[in-house]
Amino acid sequence: MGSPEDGDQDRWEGFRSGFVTLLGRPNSGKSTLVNAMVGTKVAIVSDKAQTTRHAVRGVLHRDDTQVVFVDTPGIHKPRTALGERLNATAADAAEDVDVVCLCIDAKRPLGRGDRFIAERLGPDAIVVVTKIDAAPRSKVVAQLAAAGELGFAEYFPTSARTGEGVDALVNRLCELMPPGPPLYPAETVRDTPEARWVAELVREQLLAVARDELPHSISVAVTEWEWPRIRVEILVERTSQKPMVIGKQGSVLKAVGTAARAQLPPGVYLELRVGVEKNWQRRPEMLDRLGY
Ligand SMILES: Nc1nc2c(ncn2[C@@H]2O[C@H](COP(=O)(O)OP(=O)(O)OP(=O)(O)O)[C@@H](O)[C@H]2O)c(=O)[nH]1
Ligand SMILES: [Mg+2]
Repeated sequence: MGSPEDGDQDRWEGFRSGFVTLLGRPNSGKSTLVNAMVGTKVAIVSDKAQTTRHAVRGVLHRDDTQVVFVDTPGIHKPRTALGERLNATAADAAEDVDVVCLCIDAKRPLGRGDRFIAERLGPDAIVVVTKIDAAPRSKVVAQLAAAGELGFAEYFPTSARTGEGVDALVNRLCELMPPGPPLYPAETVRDTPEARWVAELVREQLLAVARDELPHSISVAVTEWEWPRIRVEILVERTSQKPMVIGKQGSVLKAVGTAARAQLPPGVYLELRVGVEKNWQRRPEMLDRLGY
C-alpha cells in the first residue's frame, strides 16, 4: 500500500507548475501583461516609469498547469538608493525561475537599456515585444528583427490591451513548466499582503494624476487596519509636494480615495493622510522602514 504522499503524487500526475519572471525597462508593459495573462488585476499600472517597486506574484490556474508570474520593477540606470534596490529586486526575481521573459516595448527603439538586461540573461530567455497595438505593423516587424539580433530562441509579439498574441505566449509558457504539483491554492491569484495591496491601489491613483518628479517621491503605506476603517499614509519628499497630492480643498485626495475604494470590498473606509519624509528615496534606513 502506498503512503499518503504517493497518493498525492498520483493525484498530480501530469500536472505542471513553475515560475516565470518578467524583466524589462521601466514602462515596457510588464505589469499590464501579467494582469492580462493572469486574467485579473494583480499589479498596478501607470504611464510613469518605475511604477512597480516589489516583485509581485500573479498565479495563472489551468486544469493541468499552474504558472506563477513574477512581475518586477523596471531595470534602469539608478539615481537614488531606491533605484538601486528596485534593480536588485528585479535581478533577484530572475534567479532560480523556470523561464525569464524579456519585455521590449514595440514603440521605442531597442536601446542600450534593453541590451544591458539581455546581456545578463541566459540563452533560453523568451523575448516578448509588447504593445504591438500601439505601433504600425512595419515597426513591429522591425522591432522583432532588431530583437532577433539579441540571440534568444523565442520571440512573441503581444498586446496586453487587445489580447493579441497573449494566448500564444501563455500556451508556450505552460508547455515550458516542469512537472510538479500546484504551488498555490486554487483561489490564490496574487500573494501581495492585503495591506500592501490597498496601499498600491492608492499609489496607482496618485500616479495617474502626478507629474514630473512627483511619482518617484510618493510612497504609500497602510498604518492602521481596523476593518472596515483603513488608515493610509501617503509620503512625499518635500513640503512643496504636499499640495499637489492633496489638491484644492482636498479634491485630489478625495478622487484618489474614491477610485481606490471602488476596487475594494464594499463598506471599506479609507482615511488618507499626507506626510513629508525628506528625501526618503535616498535614505537607506527609510527604505528599510518603508519595506523596499
Ligand atoms: N497601447 C498599449 N499600451 C500598453 C500596453 N501594455 C501596457 N501599456 C501601457 O504602457 C504603460 C506602462 O505599462 P506598465 O504595465 O505599468 O509597464 P511596466 O513595465 O510594468 O512599468 P514599470 O513597473 O514602471 O517597470 C501604461 O500606460 C500602460 O497602459 C499595450 O499592450 N498596449
Ligand atoms: Mg510594472
